[in-house]
Amino acid sequence: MIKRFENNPIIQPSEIEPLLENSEIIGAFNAGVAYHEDEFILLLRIAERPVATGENVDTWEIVEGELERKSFNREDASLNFEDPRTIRAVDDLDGFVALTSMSYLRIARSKNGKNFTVDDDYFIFPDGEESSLGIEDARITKIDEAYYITYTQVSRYGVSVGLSKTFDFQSHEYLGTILAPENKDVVIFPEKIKGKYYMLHRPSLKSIGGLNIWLAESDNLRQWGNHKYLIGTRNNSYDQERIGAGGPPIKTSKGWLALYHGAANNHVYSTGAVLLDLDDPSKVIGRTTTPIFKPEMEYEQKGFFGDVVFITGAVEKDEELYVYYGASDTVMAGGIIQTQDILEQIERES
Ligand code: MAN
Repeated sequence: MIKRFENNPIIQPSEIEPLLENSEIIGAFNAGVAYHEDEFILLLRIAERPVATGENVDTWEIVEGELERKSFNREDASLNFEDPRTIRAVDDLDGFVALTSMSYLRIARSKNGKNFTVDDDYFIFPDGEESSLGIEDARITKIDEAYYITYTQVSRYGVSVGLSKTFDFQSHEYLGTILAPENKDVVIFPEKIKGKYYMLHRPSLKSIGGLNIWLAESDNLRQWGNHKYLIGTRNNSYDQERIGAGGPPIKTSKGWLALYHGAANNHVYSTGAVLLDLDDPSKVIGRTTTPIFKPEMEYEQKGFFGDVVFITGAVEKDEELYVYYGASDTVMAGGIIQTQDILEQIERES
């Protein structure tokens, strides 16, 4: 269904200069998407880490506003290095220890949506206590003249959701933490529905329940309430383990179309779609039972964390969607999908 760009992957870590001293970029992926003044904007998640010394796994944490280098010994039996993204304590499987890289947000710009130039500096760098281990996976929603950016904030206190606002992609204003740990994958709807703002979010449960998508509403975009379970993971499916919203829902004549990532029990991340009622987004009209696309190309199957297509946004142009996704937690890719094709698939499979 997706027609991938011929020049995929459109952004790769090797094309970008590291920002920090003595460091390397290992990922430029999962970018928030916007269209501003005739320009496609990708707000990249850049994952950087110190160049390793010897056998150790080196990373950073922000301590009292300063980057502090941390070094973990691979031979240390009390630590678990199995997941390349994290370093965990063996005895306390739920206890979070560290990430193997620090992520921040940096802009790439393009006129045609396919050839991008990455800014020299960062756009948002983690600086608060809630983001001492980095910020990740932005989503962007335009409401009137403002662009609202939601993103994952990681710290030793958990994974929370931050909100920033920009008018021009030159400077931004931080509006605070809008959801406490543990939560991620927040997308805000592009307009009010019956006088309320809406968001999709994904609480990351540890005791009871799955990693499902919820709906919440707000009067002011900062305080959110009236939370409702919306859609969940499904057994024996491409979305069995976890799901999370991609870009902001797209308004169509049939309803709000939301694309989401779904991970199967073998950790393959594909893309699904759900259709919500235009006047009451808590009503699910339909949902795909097969992915609208899945990792098939080499850059989608091989990388820092392989077999991942992680959709984060789209730009709508004449009934076509320019969709963007991170591939294998390493690069950015994109392609074109016809909105009509997704709607037909939802209808067929619901
Ligand atoms: C997961 C992965 C990582 C990410 C952490 C914290 O382990 O998605 O890439 O850094 O969560 O959000």
